[in-house]
Amino acid sequence: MSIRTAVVTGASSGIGEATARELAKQGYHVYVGARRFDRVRRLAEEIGGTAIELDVTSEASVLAFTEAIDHVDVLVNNAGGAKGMAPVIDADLDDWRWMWETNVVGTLRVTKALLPKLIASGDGLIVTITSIAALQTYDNGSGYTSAKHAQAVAHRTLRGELLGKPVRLTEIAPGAVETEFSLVRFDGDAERAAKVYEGIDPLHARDIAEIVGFVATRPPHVNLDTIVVKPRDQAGPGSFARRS
Ligand code: 8X3
Repeated sequence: MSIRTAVVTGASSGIGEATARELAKQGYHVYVGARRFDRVRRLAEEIGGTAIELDVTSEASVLAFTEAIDHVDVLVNNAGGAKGMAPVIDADLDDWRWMWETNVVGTLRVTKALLPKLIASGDGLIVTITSIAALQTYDNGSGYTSAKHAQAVAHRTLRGELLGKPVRLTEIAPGAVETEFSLVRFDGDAERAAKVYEGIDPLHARDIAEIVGFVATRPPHVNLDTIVVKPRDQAGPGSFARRS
């Protein structure tokens, strides 16, 4: 049997990077894609994978990325993120466009392009990293929660559309994971980003990567549909037990 191949988007840091490491440890050849090519190049060198520049918001970039990959067994849709926290009345349309382009259309682009190869693998797996924001709404988060809901809906729809085909689909919906997520959301404001995780023990990228690893090691007849994971200190969006 040829070596199993995995593709991880948004692999330059955080959950994507940790997931690429985990899958490489399991023996996968991992294609790591991100806009920050230097980072994925270094990661690929470390894990014996292949780095390819990838901007999921660009049709041409996704095409070049997916055409460079002959065979794929596992696709981890991790690229995405949030920008800003604003009530609907003050919604920043550019932030909304970025979130929809990255989380929704970006995931759709990559998934659509790799689907024929995932089916052809005979035992494909698509893991999409959504968020608890794909399950609940919260005040000032509608740009992100709506995008995450839409991303998740496309993913869940595929589960039915691919029934009978050899492809499994798993949605992982994390709560607070301390990564660059909040730094990006707050436009590089490190102090504001740190406040999100202040006084709690958040999840770490590694925690989510281990779950992806668990999913990928189930036998082909087992489809883990949805996994919701939060820190013990979090009950839901904005609901934290903080130590002062
Ligand atoms: C991140 C979780 O609660 O900030 O996806 O939306 S939350």
